[in-house]
Amino acid sequence: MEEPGTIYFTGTAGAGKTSLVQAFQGWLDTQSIDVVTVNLDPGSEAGSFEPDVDIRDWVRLPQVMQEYGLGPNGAQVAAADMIALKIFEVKQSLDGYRAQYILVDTPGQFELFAFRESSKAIVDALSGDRSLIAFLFDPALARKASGFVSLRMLSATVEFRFRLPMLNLLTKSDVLTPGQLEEILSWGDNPMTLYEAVGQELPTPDVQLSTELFRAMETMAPQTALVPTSATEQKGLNVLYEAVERIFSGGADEETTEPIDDSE
Ligand SMILES: Nc1nc2c(ncn2[C@@H]2O[C@H](COP(=O)(O)OP(=O)(O)OP(=O)(O)O)[C@@H](O)[C@H]2O)c(=O)[nH]1
Ligand SMILES: [Mg+2]
Repeated sequence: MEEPGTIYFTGTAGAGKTSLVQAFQGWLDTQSIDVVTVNLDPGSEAGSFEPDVDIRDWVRLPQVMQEYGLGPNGAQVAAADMIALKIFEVKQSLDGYRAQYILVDTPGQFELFAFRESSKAIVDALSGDRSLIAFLFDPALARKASGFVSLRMLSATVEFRFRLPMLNLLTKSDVLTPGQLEEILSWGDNPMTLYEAVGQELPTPDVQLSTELFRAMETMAPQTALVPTSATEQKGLNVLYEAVERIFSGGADEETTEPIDDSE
């Protein structure tokens, strides 16, 4: 059997990682594609989502706080490294499943996944050749041109650190008007429209900084195109699947920003 495709869902706190993992799992189920979900967030609140493999079976945030007398942030940092020590147990547990896809939900504190060395060890231990990082753009930030630029830079930072194929997604597209959605997607497709929008948003733009950022965006443009999704309305999941498959089959530069297909 072909090696499973592993997708790490990351993005700023509340960007919609857990909801999208859940929605995509549901969609893959409807397509009869074997999928396994993994929770790597030791502080995740028990909710409606029950991952197949759960890091909280080994590391739990409240226990780390209690045992080491740490506050929530210190405990998150300590837990991030403890997870790396348990990752082979996680991997063993995963190996017990038959999966074509592995969906990995990462900690809400984005910087713990993005910036700690232990995350690289975790990704190396869990992933085979077919893996990618889905970086989620939250409309709360992406709606403004300056927020979009900031998210694009964060996404580039993740790519720089992990050296894995990236897929940039726009989540919660249902909260956007068609006009807003079109505008955000155009920023992904064409850095010039983004440059103009940044200029309009900032009354006294720092011309030098904007120009340099614009150049960086231009260089990154082939991978900036966003796939719009909505976990709530179950939209864009087929387009997400197609984009993922394209990357796993070696066509990372061909991501598209097709409009949401309502026919699901
Ligand atoms: N309207 C709408 N809301 C959404 C969607 N996806 C998630 N949300 C809401 O956004 C909030 C955060 O969603 P989560 O899925 O918990 O996001 P997360 O990135 O896992 O959050 P953390 O793990 O805490 O960082 C919740 O209130 C969700 O109900 C969506 O597609 N549409
Ligand atoms: Mg979450």
